Amino acid sequence: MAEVVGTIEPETIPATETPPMTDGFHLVIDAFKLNGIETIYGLPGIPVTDLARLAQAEGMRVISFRHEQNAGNAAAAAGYLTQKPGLCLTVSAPGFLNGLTALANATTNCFPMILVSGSSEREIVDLQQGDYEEMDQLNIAKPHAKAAFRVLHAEDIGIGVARAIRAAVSGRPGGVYLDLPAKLLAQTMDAAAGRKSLVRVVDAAPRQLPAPESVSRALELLKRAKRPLILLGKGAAYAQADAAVRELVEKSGIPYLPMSMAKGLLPDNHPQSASAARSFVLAESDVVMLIGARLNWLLSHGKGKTWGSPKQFIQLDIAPTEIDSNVAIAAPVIGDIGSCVAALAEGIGADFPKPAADWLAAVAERKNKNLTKMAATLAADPTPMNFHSALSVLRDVVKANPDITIVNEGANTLDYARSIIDMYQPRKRLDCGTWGIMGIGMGFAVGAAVETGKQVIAIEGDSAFGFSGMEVETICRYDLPVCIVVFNNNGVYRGTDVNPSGGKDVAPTVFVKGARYDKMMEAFGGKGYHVTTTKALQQALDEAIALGKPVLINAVIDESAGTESGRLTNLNPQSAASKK
Ligand code: ADP
Ligand code: TPW
Repeated sequence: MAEVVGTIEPETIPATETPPMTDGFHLVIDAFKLNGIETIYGLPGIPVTDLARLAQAEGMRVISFRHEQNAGNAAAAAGYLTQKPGLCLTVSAPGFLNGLTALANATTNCFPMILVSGSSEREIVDLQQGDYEEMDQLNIAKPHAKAAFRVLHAEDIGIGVARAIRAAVSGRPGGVYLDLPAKLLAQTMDAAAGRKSLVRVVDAAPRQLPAPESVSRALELLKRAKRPLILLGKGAAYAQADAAVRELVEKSGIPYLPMSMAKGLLPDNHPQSASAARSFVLAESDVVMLIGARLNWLLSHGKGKTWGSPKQFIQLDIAPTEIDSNVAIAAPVIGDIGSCVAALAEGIGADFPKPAADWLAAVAERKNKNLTKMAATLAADPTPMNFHSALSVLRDVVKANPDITIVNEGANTLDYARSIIDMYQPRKRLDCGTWGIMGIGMGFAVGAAVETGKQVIAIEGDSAFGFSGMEVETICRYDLPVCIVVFNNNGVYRGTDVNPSGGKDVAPTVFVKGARYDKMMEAFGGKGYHVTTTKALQQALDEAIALGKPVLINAVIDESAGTESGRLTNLNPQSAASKK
C-alpha cells in the first residue's frame, strides 16, 4: 500500500511509484489547519486516539483533559475569545455525551465551537446491533447544537469541516456537532484529490449591514427619549467592535449598563457607566437600546417590577428572530454589532440632542449614593473573611493587572464578584452565562490561558469548583498561568444548614468542613495556599501573579455569610410560591 501522507504541503510528499495516498485522519487535520484552527481541546480514546496523536505530530496544539465537559468548555471559551470556532474532540457515546453539555452551553451563550466526536458504524447503530459505544449521536446532538453534520466519505471531509466552521461563526454564533465515524478516519484516497477536496472558508462571518430605515427608526426613537439607557451584552463583547461601541456610547452621552460578560468592554470606571445605579436606571429609563443582549431571565424578560415605567426598546442583534421574543421591540436593528453601532454613531451628529441633564443628574446621584454605601461595606475586614472583604482584595488585584482574565462561578461568589470587581478591558470576564451553569470554571480557565497566554484567575465557589476540579492536574500538566481562588464556605451557598430530620447525614448543601482544596493543587506539583485573612489572600495573589504558574488559594470564608441561591432567591419554587 502507498504511504499515507498529509495534504497541505505537496513538496513534502516523497516520490513513490504508486500515487501518494492520504486518509481520513490526515484530511480532518489538514482541513482544520487550512482554516487556521490550530488547537484541539479533547480527550482521547477509540476511535480518535490516533487523530489526537497525528494532530500533535502535525504541529497542532492538543490539550488533553480529564473530562470531556471541561474540554468542551475550553473550546467554547476559545471560540468566544477568538471568533474562530474552538475545537473539542471526544470519543463515541459517553465521551460525546460528556461533551454535549458544553456544546449546548456554547449554543445557549452564542459561542462558536465545534464538537468533533468519533462514532460507531452507521450500519450497526441504525440496526441497534450493540456496537462498542453505540449511539445515534447525530440525532442526539441536533436539538442542542446550531447545526449538526456527519461525514461518511473521505472526499467530503473538506466540505464537512467548511460547513461546520461556517455554521459556528456566521450569523448568531453557536455550537456545531461534527460526527466522524471510525471507518471514515481510516478511509484512504489519492492525496492530490484529497488536497483538492479541502476548502478554505472565505469570509466565514460576513459583515451584515443594517437596513438604513432600521437605523433611522432607532435614531428617531433615541432622539425623543427623555431617559435613555444603553445595555451592552456579551454579543457586543464577542463582536470585537470595541472602538465602535465606545464611540457610539460616548457620542450619545447615554448612561450604559454592561451585562456580566460585557463588563470591561468599556472600562467599568467610565463616567457613563450606570452599573452602581442598576436597579434605578432599569426602572426609570424610558427608551432602552440593547446592544448584543437578550431580554431573557437575566433581564427579567423586559417586564415586571424590575423595569418599572413603560419602555420602548431598540435592539441591535444579528438574529432577526430574537426580536419580540419577550416584549415588543419598537426599533429592531439587524446586522453585525460593528456595522450597526457604526451606522448609529454616524447618525449622531453635533445637533443630536444630548440626554436631559436632570436624567443624568438623577443617575449620578443614585450612583454616588450606592458607591458610598458599597465603599463602607468593602472597607470592613471581618474575621473570618466574608465575600465582600475577600473580593475587595481581588478587585484591587484586577485594577493593578487589568489584562488578567477572570473566570467566575458559584452563587454568592458569582453575584458579589460581578458587582465588586471592576473590569477594564474587553472579554476579560468569563462566567456562568446565560444558563447560570456550574462547571465552566476549569475548562474556561484552561481555554483562556491557552488562547491569551496571560494570567487567569478563577474565582470559584467551593461547590462550583467541584464540578471541574480534577482539571487542576491538566493545569499543572500544561504549566498554565492559572490561579484558582476557592471561596470555601463549607457548602453550596453556605455551610450552616442542618439535617432537618436530625439524622446522621449532613444537610444536602453541606460539605466536609475545613476542606483543604489547596492540597489538590499540591498533589500535582502546583502551589497551594491556605488563607484566612485578607492580608494573606493579598500576599498569595501577588505571589501567584509573579510566579505565573498553577496556584490554588483555599480562601476560608465565613460559612454563614452566603444567602440561598445568591441573588436568585426569587427563582426558588418555595420562596416564589410564598410570595404569591
Ligand atoms: P448577555 O447575556 O450578555 O445579555 P446574550 O448572550 O443574552 O448577552 O445576547 C447576546 C446576543 O448577541 C445574542 O442575541 C446574539 O444573537 C447577539 N450576537 C452575537 N454575536 C453578534 C454579532 N457579531 N453581531 C450582532 N449580534 C451578535
Ligand atoms: C450544572 C445549581 C447554582 S449555584 C450552585 C449550584 C450547585 C453552587 C453554589 O455554591 P458555591 O457558591 O459554588 O459554593 P457560593 O458562593 O454561593 O458559596 N448544577 C449545575 N448548574 C447549577 N447552576 C446548579 C447545579 C447551583
